[in-house]
Amino acid sequence: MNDVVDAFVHLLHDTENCLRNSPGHGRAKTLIEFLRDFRMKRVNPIHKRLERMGSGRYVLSMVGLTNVGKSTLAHALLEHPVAPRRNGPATAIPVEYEHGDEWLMKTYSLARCHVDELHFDSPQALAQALERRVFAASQDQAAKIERVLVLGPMDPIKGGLVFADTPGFGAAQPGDTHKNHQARLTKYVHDHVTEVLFCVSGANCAVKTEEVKFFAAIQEFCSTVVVTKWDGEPEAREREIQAYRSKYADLFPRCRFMFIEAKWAIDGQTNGTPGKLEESGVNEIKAFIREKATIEGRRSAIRQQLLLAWQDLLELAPLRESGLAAVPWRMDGVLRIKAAAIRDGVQFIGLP
Ligand SMILES: Nc1nc2c(ncn2[C@@H]2O[C@H](COP(=O)(O)OP(=O)(O)OP(=O)(O)O)[C@@H](O)[C@H]2O)c(=O)[nH]1
Ligand SMILES: [Mg+2]
Repeated sequence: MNDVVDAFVHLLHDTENCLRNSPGHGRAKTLIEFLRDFRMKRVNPIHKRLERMGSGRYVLSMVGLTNVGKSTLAHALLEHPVAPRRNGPATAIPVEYEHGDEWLMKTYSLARCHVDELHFDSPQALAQALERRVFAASQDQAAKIERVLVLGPMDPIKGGLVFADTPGFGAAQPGDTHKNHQARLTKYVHDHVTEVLFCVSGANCAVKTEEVKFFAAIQEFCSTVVVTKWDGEPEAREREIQAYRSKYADLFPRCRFMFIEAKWAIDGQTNGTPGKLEESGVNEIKAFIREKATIEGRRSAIRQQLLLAWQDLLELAPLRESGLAAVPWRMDGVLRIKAAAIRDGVQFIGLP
């Protein structure tokens, strides 16, 4: 996959240079700027994510409006009550979960470039400390912490995957402004996350405008929409899922949908009622997470992000009007990307 991304970056970069050095390049100014912007904002970040993946860190993160049930879902998925959750605006700091032999909490402080490490005898003891950190922290304190990493013997995330729970967007935390809070969340996603599970509440079967807007801001990371609080009658489940999909698929292009009732999953796990567990939909997300523990599962997510970038390149102005063929691409670059795409099984539609 590295070769395709490299070839993509070079194709854009070399074509920009060619255009810049050609006579009358003033006319192509908009196109040069567009190609440069696209390279920096869309393709370079994929490169960065691939590099992080090479070092073994793959962060799958839940992102969603406040109160949709992200932390409850984390509890259901990790099978340990380590994820703090509460009514009303809750999680104030991104919390990452990673498999480890011992229960350990690491706090990454922004201001002091410092990592604070605490060991615990049990997940319960860790949960209490984590709760104090993510709920009781004042806005000032929370702003100084970049993220908290929780390590422990959580089998569902074995295989090097980091599963992250983030502060909900929409409602600002007390004392904070909307903008600050959302900017921090977007920064966390860009700096640390490889793939996003975009969470929306199925409780009222409605998607809010602010959810659609936030999705658009991080769409390049989103592979999946997780519809939470999906507690309808089991007999009507398939029909309701179909109806929901056909109503909202257009708002979340190219995303897979998963439907979950985390409370049933937690009940099923705690009380040993397999029926509830089965009906909760949690097993589908667990299988998805297991897939991300494999190299191929991770590569397929990056492949999807690459195709999405390619499709956007074709659809965005100023290419939309003139078409791909009107761009004076460097032909050596085109041949290189074609060869790399064939090797890695990426189908770039419309390559000249
Ligand atoms: N019925 C039902 N209620 C849920 C479910 N998930 C969460 N809730 C409830 O929704 C409320 C919010 O849950 P959280 O898990 O804290 O939501 P969150 O998205 O983490 O919220 P923030 O941290 O503020 O972003 C709590 O009262 C939960 O009990 C679910 O699957 N079913
Ligand atoms: Mg939360």
